Amino acid sequence: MHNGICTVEKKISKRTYLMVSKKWDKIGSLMSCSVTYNFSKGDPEKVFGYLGKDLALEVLDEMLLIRNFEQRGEQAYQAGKVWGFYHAYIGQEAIQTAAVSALGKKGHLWATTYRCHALALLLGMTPKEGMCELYGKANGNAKGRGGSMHMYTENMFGGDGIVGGQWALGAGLAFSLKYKNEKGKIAITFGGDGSIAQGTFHETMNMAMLWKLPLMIVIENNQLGMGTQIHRAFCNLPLGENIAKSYGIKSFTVNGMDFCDCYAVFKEAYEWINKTGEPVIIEAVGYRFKGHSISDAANYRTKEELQKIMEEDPILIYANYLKAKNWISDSELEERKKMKKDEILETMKFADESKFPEITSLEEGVLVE
Ligand SMILES: Cc1ncc(C[n+]2csc(CCOP(=O)(O)OP(=O)(O)O)c2C)c(N)n1
Ligand SMILES: [Mg+2]
Repeated sequence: MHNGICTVEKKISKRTYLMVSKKWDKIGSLMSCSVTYNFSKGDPEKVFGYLGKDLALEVLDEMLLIRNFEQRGEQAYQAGKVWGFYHAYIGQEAIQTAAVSALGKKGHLWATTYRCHALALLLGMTPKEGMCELYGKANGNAKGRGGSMHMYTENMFGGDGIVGGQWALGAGLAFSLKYKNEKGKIAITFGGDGSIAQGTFHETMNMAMLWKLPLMIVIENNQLGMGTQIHRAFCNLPLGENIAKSYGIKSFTVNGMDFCDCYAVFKEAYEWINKTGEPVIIEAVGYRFKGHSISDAANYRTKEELQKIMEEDPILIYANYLKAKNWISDSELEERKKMKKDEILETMKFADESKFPEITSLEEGVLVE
């Protein structure tokens, strides 16, 4: 198993996350605890050997695109141009960017949560289609009818406003691949830590293993539900490892802030699914830098805590890898940042100038029996 690029059992990096919020300190020690994660480490040399320089720089551009899209989308929201909910993927960019570059944009089937802008962008939605969707414009990704939580591509089945909704959906997608004997293809479904206590998650794990479905289950553990720290919601941490054991499923835990580690794990997990036909659970541990949604001021963590968290910015970590390889200089990095910023500003202008759907289209796309 270790001829791949992930040296899982050999190089385990143990990391303890102290989860103590000052606010909760006052409430009592019951509210604080520590969790030790056994992170699988990737070998950056091997990862960059697979990618090569051009693709490695493309990955950087993708992460910068997501970051800028999310920041500007929030800005547009605050300016009253975007309605409904808005959940930013800022801080988690390395995870889905690594998944898509390790598994490829075509062929596999994907599903995720309401925090869905990044995956849609990675799988082919143009920034203009995405921004117009946020603005509710007719040329948006879902014709302006879905908004922030409902974005799709040919092989991405949402964007789902229902917490936990995408677990069973992912298993259904995997079942369809198995049923049609589409060898080599898998379904990948992302969900938040907050959905793991739900019945639907456990029913899905049971059926996925019982029926040997080609399913990659990715728990994006950003350590918070809406505002609840994971240790206040779950009795048996770490999540992925423990759950996987009870269903006999292979699992990996990975530092979700590090693209190289994530890339290696996604590659290795894919090989496992292909070889055994069984599902895999991956727990990617990271942070979200913003509140749960735009209306959440995130008062449950202090400025200092957030600052500390942001020192592990996945884009920073990734850019440092590239600098160490001499594949990018500081000034080239700044140039690329500016290019993505300009691209998204142009996208906002485009969305501003686009038309809202015609009132006469109101009944289109509605099922009437
Ligand atoms: C079935 C259901 N219950 C409750 C909600 C309200 N809700 C929206 S997000 C959320 C927390 C989810 O946290 P997590 O799964 O960790 O995802 P994250 O937002 O951290 O990415 C809740 C309770 C919902 N949308 N759907
Ligand atoms: Mg969460």
